[in-house]
Amino acid sequence: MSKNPVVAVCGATGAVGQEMLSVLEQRNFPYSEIIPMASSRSAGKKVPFKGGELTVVELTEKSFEGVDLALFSAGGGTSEKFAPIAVKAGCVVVDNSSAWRMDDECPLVVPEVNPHDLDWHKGIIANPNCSTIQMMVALKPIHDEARIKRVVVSTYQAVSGTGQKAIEELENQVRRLMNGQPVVADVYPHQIAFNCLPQIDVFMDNGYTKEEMKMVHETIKIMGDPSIKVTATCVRVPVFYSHSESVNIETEEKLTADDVRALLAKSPGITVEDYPAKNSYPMSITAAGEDDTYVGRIREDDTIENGINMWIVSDNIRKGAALNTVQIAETLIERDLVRVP
Ligand code: NAP
Ligand code: 3JN
Repeated sequence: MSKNPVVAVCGATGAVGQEMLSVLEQRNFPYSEIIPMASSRSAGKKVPFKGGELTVVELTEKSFEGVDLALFSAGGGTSEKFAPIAVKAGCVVVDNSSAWRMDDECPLVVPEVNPHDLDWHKGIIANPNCSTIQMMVALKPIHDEARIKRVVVSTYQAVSGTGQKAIEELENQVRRLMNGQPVVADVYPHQIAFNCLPQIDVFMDNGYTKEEMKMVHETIKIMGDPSIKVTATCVRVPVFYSHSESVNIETEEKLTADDVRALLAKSPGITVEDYPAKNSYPMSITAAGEDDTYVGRIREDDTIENGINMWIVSDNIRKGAALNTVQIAETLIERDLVRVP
């Protein structure tokens, strides 16, 4: 397109939407207008942008006239309803929810991994789940080099993944417990302060949670390789920002820990921090507010023939959601794909 796009940020008052505005600002994203949208509850509220303020408008069926690009983070139900309406109005949608991720008509994209999948979009592009995104950034270079056969992942996920109300719940529970007061759990089924919950999202008939099965199915779609076997355990931990993952992989070809370190150090979007002698490894606070995915604790698993263990940490709200969405939008612009075919 010849002019800069008119961009709608749908869910602009939420944890992801607010970060989306920051990322657009920080990356000097080209736009002719930014329109923050949310529900009627927030219409008229102000959101900060570039030293000033933008006024939030209500997201309705008429919102997409004249909008070129819509970045959605307003929940799956909102995306299911409004993304097709936006596309009908000629607007390209990048959606953060799970609503369209497994739809065969919608690419599921991590720009460092499968940018080529944007070429076949039909109007809606899906942003993967945060836990999947950071794992894909770290595993793709290894898969290209040595073919990954199997992945066993355990996650340690921050409360910001559940949104603004969960951030407040952890804050409130910590404050109350430190003052000897009883806590109330509204967002999570149990107390999250000083506690780990081995449940993210709802349980499915197979005993796994929905979050765990998202990691399985999304990995296969993004890698474009149905032969990769993935099994996941997802755990909520009392951390505000950044998801951490303990990942064990089995590869077809042998890679040493040094091979993996060298490979990841030259791969896009990755910082390797792996100096055990200096007690130096990625932590939640290392990645919080940063763009890169951090990898450390890389070591060979000698219980299997070609095994590697590693620790992967990334800011779930940035690379796991807002940044990845904006990177998709940037790649669409670069490839002249901001149009509904
Ligand atoms: P949040 O903090 O609760 O914010 C929700 C946002 O959605 C608010 O701006 C809210 O507006 C808006 N909204 C809710 N219902 C709406 C409606 N009917 N019409 C228009 N706007 C509506 O949640 P969040 O953490 O930002 O997450 C938002 C969504 O992003 C999640 O539901 C999920 O689908 C997706 N997400 C994806 C990832 C990922 O893994 N990639 C991670 C986190 C979140 P009001 O202020 O008006 O209520
Ligand atoms: O819990 C997390 O750390 C990530 C949560 C993501 C999320 C939260 C609510 C709804 C999603 C998602 O992106 O998979 C959804 C959704 O299903 O859209």
